[in-house]
Amino acid sequence: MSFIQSVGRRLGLAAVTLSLALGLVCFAAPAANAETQNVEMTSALQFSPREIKAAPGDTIVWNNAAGLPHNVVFDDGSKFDADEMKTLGKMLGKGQTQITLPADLPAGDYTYYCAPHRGAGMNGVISVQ
Ligand SMILES: [Cu+2]
Repeated sequence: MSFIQSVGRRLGLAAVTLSLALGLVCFAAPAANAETQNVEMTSALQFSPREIKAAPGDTIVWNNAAGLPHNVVFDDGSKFDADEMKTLGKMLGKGQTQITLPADLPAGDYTYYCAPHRGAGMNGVISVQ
């Protein structure tokens, strides 16, 4: 193998390695930026914090530690995954329920409430930037 061929081969390998590395970084970037936001469903009939700021791709987790049944119903859930909306709407006695905000979710305030405790003021908002 001539010197030129050898150098060419090495450069080719370097280019392939660099492309693979860049590809991995680009592929991993959205997941690395996505955050998980936690909201407590309290026995005082509140979502805490009531308002959270989030970005498309974030996961919102509602945690019910108290054991008093709550659910999550969006005033307008049309931009969210229908199956996830159905799951959030089920009464949760204890444990967690969650959604992942769609990557193409428009910025805005997404308000929600707990159906049985709506009259008591149990509501919240996800402010998407
Ligand atoms: Cu409730």
